[in-house]
Amino acid sequence: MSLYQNITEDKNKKLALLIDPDKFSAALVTKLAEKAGVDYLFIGGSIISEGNFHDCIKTLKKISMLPLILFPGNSDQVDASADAILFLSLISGRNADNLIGRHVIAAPSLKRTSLEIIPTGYMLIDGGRITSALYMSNTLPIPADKPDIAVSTAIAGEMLGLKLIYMDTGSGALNHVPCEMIKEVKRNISIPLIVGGGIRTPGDAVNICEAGADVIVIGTVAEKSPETFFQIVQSLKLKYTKN
Ligand code: 1GP
Repeated sequence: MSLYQNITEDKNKKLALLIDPDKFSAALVTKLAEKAGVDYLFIGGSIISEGNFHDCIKTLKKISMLPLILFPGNSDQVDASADAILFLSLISGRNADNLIGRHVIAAPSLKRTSLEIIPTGYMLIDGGRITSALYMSNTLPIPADKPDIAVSTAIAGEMLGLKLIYMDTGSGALNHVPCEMIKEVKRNISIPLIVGGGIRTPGDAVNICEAGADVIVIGTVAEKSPETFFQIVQSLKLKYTKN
């Protein structure tokens, strides 16, 4: 079964741990992610200054059985030993490089890998501060109080043939994507919805899933408070795991 089929066909809510190569901790992955019941590892970053992306992937493949999905901040972040790549088009922005330019650069080498390519409409939503994702993308986010813009953008993404919508306020955002906006977007698309950025508590995670997220992505809390991260995973498993 492909990872995309796993996301679409298995109706349980899923949780992805986002690994920033700059803050990578093997202990966190082995002790926490594997045991707690995380579904996927995402790896990538808007900017990588100290960590080594490829070494990090090598280590992850050694220590973890979890599916490893590239969430690239730029066209350098491709590694054939991962399992899949979110082929992100930043559809909330009007920066041609992030809409199609970097894809053209990466496409020939991606074609030579056996990575599962998952075309993804990536939407940055205002989360109360300028995150690295926002700054590096050189785009404006969708205002948090404009669900109609988010809905129209997501519908257009689906009409263009994208297979996933990923709404993100960016790593370390002050606020997560508003639940009302998630509800409206979910009501208007039939492809799976990923939500990330600023999710800090079990309550946030459950509310976001109830609003319609199929997969939630968490990075900062796992680095700063592994215990809280563990509680978030447990609360989702308790509420959503069906036999
Ligand atoms: C960012 O969705 C991710 O792309 C994770 O965000 O680090 O705020 O959890 P946080």
